[in-house]
Amino acid sequence: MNRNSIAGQLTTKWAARHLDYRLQTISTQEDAKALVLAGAPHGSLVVTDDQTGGRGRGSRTWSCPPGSNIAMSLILRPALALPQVPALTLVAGLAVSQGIADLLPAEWQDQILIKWPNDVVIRKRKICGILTETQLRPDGSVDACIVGIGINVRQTMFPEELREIAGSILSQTGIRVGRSALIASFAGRMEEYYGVFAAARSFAPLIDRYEKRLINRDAPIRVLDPAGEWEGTAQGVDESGALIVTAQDGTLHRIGAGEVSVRGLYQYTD
Ligand code: BT5
Repeated sequence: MNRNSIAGQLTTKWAARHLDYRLQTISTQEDAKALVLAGAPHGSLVVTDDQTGGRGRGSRTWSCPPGSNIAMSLILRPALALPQVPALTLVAGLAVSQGIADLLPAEWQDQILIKWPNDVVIRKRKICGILTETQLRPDGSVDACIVGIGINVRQTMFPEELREIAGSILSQTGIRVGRSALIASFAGRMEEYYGVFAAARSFAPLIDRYEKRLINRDAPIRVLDPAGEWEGTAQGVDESGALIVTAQDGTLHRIGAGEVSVRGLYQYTD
């Protein structure tokens, strides 16, 4: 993977057209933040092969050993209000999962799943995580969103603490996908789905597509609400990207992405 191998496979108008490839970096999120402040345009992408200090949500870390995975951050300058921003994580999750599916044979098409709101899962292992961060202008309007995406492409050995959770496209399917081709494939789908989302200013036109890949659908989940954990059944997502959950007493709840986490009751994705 290098700048030319990625750029040579792009089919997009704007996504990843400003491409910043780094052999090694601490975090592409931090690199993208600096680029935003320097005025980087909508669609700019920072990519690295070797991310030494990757971050997940909150204080969690993201591991990305060199030579086998993708760590990248996409800069979006959306004309969106703040409440519409969390749905961008779902748009990106859809673009990653479809971008992967586009490179795999027919029998894998419906096995690239999404664990709401931000994980892509194949055969019960997390192969991708997404972290969306927003930079506001002094007046509180959205200046840029930075969508950070880590994809395990060919990693086969994982550290002890990730062994039960993490997998890669190769470990879960046996198929070696080219990283540059995957970035180009993601960029194409992201441009398509972002276009649909931005035109509607709503996730509504993408709900059906998303729910086909939603691993939590009709499944029992535990909502990890800091105010108190509770159990329910996920029904699907709404036009803002919130997860719709029926609690055990039958009441319907909308869980906003970013507010709480959800877990399967028995295993990582069950
Ligand atoms: C995420 O957070 O899943 C978002 C990860 C975003 C990483 C990208 S890489 C490019 C950009 N630059 C950055 O610095 N970050 C972004 P969260 O839902 O909080 O999940 C984090 C948890 O996933 C960790 O606590 C581990 O349990 C697990 N994890 C860490 N590394 C993993 C890996 N490579 N594969 C699967 N799971 C992993």
